[in-house]
Amino acid sequence: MGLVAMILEHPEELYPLVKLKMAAARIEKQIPAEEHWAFSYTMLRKVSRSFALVIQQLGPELRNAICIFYLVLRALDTVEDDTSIPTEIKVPILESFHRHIYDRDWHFSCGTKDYKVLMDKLHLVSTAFLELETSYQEAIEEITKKMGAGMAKFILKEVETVDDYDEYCHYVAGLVGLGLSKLFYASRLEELASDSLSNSMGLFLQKTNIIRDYLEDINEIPKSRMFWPREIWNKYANKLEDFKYEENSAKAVQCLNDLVTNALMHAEDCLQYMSALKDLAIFRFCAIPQIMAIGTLALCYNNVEIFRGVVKMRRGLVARVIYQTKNMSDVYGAFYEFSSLIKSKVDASDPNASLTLKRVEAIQRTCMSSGLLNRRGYHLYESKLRYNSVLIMVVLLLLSILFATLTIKW
Ligand code: IN0
Repeated sequence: MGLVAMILEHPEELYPLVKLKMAAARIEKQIPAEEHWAFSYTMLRKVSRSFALVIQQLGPELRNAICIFYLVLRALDTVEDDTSIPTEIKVPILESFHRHIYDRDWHFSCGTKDYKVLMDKLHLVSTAFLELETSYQEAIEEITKKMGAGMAKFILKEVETVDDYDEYCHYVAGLVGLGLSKLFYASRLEELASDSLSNSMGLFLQKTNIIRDYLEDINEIPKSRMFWPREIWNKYANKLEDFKYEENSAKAVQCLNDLVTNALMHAEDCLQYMSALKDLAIFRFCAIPQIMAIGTLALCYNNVEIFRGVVKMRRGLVARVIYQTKNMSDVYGAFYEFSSLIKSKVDASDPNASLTLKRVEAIQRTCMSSGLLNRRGYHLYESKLRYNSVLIMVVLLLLSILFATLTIKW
């Protein structure tokens, strides 16, 4: 959708979008003076988009710890992802990565683009890591050690069963949840959350990524990467790549809906985890990615486009989530609305229709019984554009003001 059409259809997204652009421009200017911190924050901005903005609102101590945790995990991920490294070299690196982060002289070149830069200058991340308080260092080391060992295990093994799927997602994302809970606790701003709820926070995000990234992972060069569990896709196809072809669309969508239904099982744990948070900045840091995840699941559900190209939430909607998530009422409101969207798309002939309905209705009940439901009106149901001349003039006027503000050098 073009910018003008998007604004006509969703005028309520214009203000948050402009605010997001300005915030992104502001953080570009807020790079710290010391080289290792400047590098770490610049890298963070390059490898994650909205996440860098969400980290920025945390207090400085926790912000530094999470920034380094994020980069260490991205570096570990770069080693795992690089299909050109032979297994016998990769496995020992993954298993010993937690020790290398203490060593400013350790170096291993791999990855491409920004990730190559991160790997080539990892000594700067180590320097920053060594400046963190011991309690933060220990939490980061412990999680990196467990994640590296888990990744090494899955280099040698495919995701076959649903249990494997949960185990793999635990290593690469559930452990991030456990680590973050430890960092929040070390900051003395939060109580220590249970491992089980922390794990669910990561699983909900990672399963959403795995579902959304089907095409990107299957087309990976030189070799496709497969995270969809065979136990699920084998009910619908003989080969995972069959879903790419138009003649298999019906089965592909049924498989997709099966996976979305599986991911939804973690939503209630996530709501429970978030409802226990006390610090506003930590709450927003956790809630924004979770709302994006349920939004992405709602967009993916019953959507054949997953097998054709990139499916993403509207930028304006992302901006609204970032600026309009302030408390649990907003989270319940978003979970309720995105669950309603899924519900509206359930086709009675889908093999998992009743299980999907059972899960979305359970989420909706949790939101309602909280007594805090705040229905925002995310305008999720696409309507036909109504070109109203007054509206067009207002939008054009706003766009010219916006354009002038962004281009004039004050
Ligand atoms: C994350 C998570 C994350 C944030 C907040 C609380 C969490 C609790 C448990 C587990 C993970 C939590 O969030 C990021 C979000 C992100 O990076 N988004 C991308 C967008 C995208 O499409 O990739 C962005 O550019 O903004 C996340 O996805 N992961 C992550 C990694 C490290 C940390 Cl410290 C926190 C990755 C993953 C695999 C889902 C855990």
